[in-house]
Amino acid sequence: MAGEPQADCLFCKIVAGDVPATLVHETETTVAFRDINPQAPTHVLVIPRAHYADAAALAGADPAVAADIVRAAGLVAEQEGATDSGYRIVFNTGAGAGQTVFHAHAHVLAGRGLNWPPG
Ligand code: D5M
Repeated sequence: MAGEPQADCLFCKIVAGDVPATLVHETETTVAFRDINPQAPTHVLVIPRAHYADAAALAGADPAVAADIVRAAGLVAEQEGATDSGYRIVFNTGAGAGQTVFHAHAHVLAGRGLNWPPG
């Protein structure tokens, strides 16, 4: 069923506490933790507790939780001291765009110059 935990999903395992992660923020609907392969001094992933394959699927099924992700990303950026310097929220969507984990997640990147366009 949509949103239900998937046994083979790494991020569902992090939500369940079955795989360790460095949590930096939690709400009723979201979990944020440090990326294992950071691409910037601040690199945090914000994910919904519920399982959806990508951000668009999440927004289609539960737009309030999609908004929670963006709100949590902003709070993480604030917590990391990145509000004034700026930060980037990235949703890689589809393997062709670099998505490797098919549980919706926002990357929050900050703490270095962020070029445009991204690679
Ligand atoms: O982003 C998936 C991201 O997930 C990628 O930047 C690495 C990160 N990752 C993978 N395994 C872990 C664990 N165990 N903890 C923390 N971060 C992890 P994508 O947009 O799908 O490429």
